[in-house]
Amino acid sequence: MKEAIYHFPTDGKPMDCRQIKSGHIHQTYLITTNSGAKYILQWINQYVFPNVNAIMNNMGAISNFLRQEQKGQMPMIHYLNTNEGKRYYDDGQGGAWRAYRFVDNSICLQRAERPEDFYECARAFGHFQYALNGFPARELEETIVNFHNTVDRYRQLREAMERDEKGRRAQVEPEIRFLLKREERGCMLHRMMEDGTLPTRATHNDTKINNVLLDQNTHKAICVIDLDTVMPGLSVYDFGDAIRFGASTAAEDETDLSKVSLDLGLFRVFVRGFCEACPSLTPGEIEMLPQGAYTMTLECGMRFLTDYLNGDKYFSIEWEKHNLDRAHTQFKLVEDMEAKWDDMRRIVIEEVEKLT
Ligand code: GN1
Ligand code: MG
Repeated sequence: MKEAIYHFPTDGKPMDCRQIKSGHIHQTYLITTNSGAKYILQWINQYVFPNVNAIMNNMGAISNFLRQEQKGQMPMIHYLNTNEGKRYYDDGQGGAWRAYRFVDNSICLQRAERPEDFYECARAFGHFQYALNGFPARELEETIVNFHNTVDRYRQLREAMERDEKGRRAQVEPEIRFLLKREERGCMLHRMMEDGTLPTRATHNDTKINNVLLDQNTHKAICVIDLDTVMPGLSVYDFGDAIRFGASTAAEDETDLSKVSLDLGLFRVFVRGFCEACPSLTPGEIEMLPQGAYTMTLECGMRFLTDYLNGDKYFSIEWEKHNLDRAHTQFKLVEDMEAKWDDMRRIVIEEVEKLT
């Protein structure tokens, strides 16, 4: 049993603890008590999130706003205060822990079992974006500075190349060339955010399908989770990151690249759900949805490659080349998006026309 759970007010005595292997950053445990109550206990990765107060404050501000604006219509996770009245438990050895009551009958999927599952996620993330329309985005603390700033991601890549800490650079020259060739296009959206062509909004920034809880019986969306990276950002990044992960025909770390491509059927379903649920998108944002998918995929591949060069400090890995394998799937997807570009644009136009 993780000792940290005893610092939270649980209903019953904690009896069972099992690790949930889903995210790449925090460590997550499902705790069951002798009264049958279930809790999620999370160890917060402070290498990635050095400012734990900032993530907990952002979360509090967003939850309060949504509770008022949505009049309780939008379920949210509630973190428990510790027995000492703090938002998280500091174990005195560099570890920060938080806990919340497990949402009964909920599941999260690593991939859509049916297109309807992906549609539900699209609606959940679209609605989240729409509900935060009036939220003062700039009041949020940047929990990870320059998180989706691709200009800075290229800078970090170059830094990693120069340091070449693990002597891995020579084996990834083709991957580096792949990225450098696409730098201008990869930085385009960031420039549009800077010059105000696209509005800065409060966005989720980590819109993988497994960050939506679904009802285990009906597969209807219950709520969006993992709000650690809610920060000022672009709506098309939220759209794009969801496509990158959920509309791929294979897992993020698939080693057989012939299995990796963009599923245009799933792409269409997500466009539909996201745009239906988020009527606040401007024509400029809608036009840039495909580019959002492209940028997020390129950026994520770059982040995996950079971490591989740095010696895998950021993303947890299960095998030596795990991050490199992940980078390869992202690059394969980028190429596939280039090939399917006209279709992606056409699908967005067709789906948005149906709405009006
Ligand atoms: C991380 O923790 P998780 O698995 O939800 C990462 C995302 C990446 C994703 C890639 C804070 O998300 O940005 O897109 O892995 N989160 C952070 O799977 O860096
Ligand atoms: Mg997550």
